[in-house]
Amino acid sequence: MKYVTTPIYYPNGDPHIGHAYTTILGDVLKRVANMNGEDTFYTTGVDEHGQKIQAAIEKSGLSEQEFLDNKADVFKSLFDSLDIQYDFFVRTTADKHIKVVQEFLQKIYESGYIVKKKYSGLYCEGCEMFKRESDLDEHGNCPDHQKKPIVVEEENYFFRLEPFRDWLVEHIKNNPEWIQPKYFATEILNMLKEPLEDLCISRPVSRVKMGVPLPFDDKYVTYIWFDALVNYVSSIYEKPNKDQLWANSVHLMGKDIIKPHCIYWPIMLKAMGLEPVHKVLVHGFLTGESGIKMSKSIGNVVDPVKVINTVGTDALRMFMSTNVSDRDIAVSERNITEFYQLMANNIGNLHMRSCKLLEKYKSNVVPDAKLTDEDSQLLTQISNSLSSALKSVTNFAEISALSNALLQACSEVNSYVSRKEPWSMAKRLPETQDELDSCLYTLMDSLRIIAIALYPIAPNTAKKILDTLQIDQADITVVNVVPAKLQAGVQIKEASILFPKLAVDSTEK
Ligand code: ME8
Repeated sequence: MKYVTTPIYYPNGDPHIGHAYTTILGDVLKRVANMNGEDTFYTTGVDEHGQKIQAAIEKSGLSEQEFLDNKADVFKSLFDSLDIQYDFFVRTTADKHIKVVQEFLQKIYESGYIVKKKYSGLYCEGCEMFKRESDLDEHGNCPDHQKKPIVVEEENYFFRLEPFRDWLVEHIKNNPEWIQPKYFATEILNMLKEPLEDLCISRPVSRVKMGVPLPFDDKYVTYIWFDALVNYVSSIYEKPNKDQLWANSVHLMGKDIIKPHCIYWPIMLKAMGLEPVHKVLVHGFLTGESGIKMSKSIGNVVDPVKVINTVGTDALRMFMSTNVSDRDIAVSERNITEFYQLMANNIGNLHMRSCKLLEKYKSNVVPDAKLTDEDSQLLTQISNSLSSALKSVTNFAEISALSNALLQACSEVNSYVSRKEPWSMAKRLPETQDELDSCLYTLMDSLRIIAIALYPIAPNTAKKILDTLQIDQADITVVNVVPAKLQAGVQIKEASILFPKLAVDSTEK
């Protein structure tokens, strides 16, 4: 069984499209794994402690519990409308999670890697992290939050990271696939060229109330990252197969949080005598049109709920899957709407024209055809390309490759129809009967193959196509992405429009 995780998101505001991005990609990985016969345990959730949440709660006038419950529901409802099949929704205020965090703290404290000392440093409230001068931009701002850090001086507990640096460097070098894409492994190796400073893992209760109390000093709560990272272990803590899950674990995230995940987290685990996560997959940022990272603090976010209301879930899922990259991508409602139109012209058009042709020339019954060599080759070609794309989806680049292979397959079949002109064949019946039957069968079987391969990315659209073809959901497996499996004689249903025309004003944004 595979264990797939997203970051747990800060619920100090409503979820934005960046949260939808990673969570959609995790869902695609989960569905592909399932289609390949591999079970998955997929977690996502919210990171409910820390100063930012505390400030948001105070501002809201709600009780802590009410605020957090509401926000957890907002995130869940977004994930439901995105068709995310998560198996567990993490909340770091849950007792079970807190207990595991305290176990980590206590054990690492007893091993002597945690020391108490006075410290003065630059603290970014957005990152909830101490920063070095070299982490800031030329104006002295945190590059992610465009804000100057504040000077904080206090006595705190520190986790000694330096004793683990050589081990971590070796681990990265010996496991070139650990962090993907490799570019980010190089970035981490560069960070590891300098000695690692001790990590401040406590915050005085006088400053931060919302956190997990240190089990060895109740005047402090733990640093939010020490708490949050442990979710990956606490979520499977009581599972009988947790070791097997951990050995097949994949953490997904944006490039903003590779340092905690690829430096602090493996060292925390090592100090506990545990293995690092099996794989880390990293994507770039979604930016606003100006190229600046979208974030709640900057206020340049695209609202995923609004996007879903305009173009639906599948167009958004496919947009993310096609464009996922280690580089940043500029996102606006307009380019998602343009993508919707592309899907309408590509998949939507193929579906509608194929079904209409079958209706017109075969009264919706799939013919029992002897395939021409050309038709048989086309089916073999698209099924080979899609099945190999599906079998190799283990990282973000391969999700994008699958998505592009799907768009490519639809284009090929669309140009095949235009080239073959079944309507001309129909004018020369009966001598063209075999050719026409072969062509119509090829169209319907292509739709079947494409819909199965589309399922992990755009599950609703795929299910609509398969439903039209009277194909059972149990048949959505990679094994069925082979040519000529559509049963002759089946009466297909009337095709529905997959991507209806949008209201004019939504395209003018
Ligand atoms: O960092 N572009 O939470 P967070 C791409 N609680 N991805 C984005 C994005 C954007 N503009 N904005 C958000 C935290 N994301 C911590 C994580 S995990 C133990 C603790 C996605 O709400 C992306 O996955 O700031 C990014 O890494 C994550 O949300 C940050 O979410």
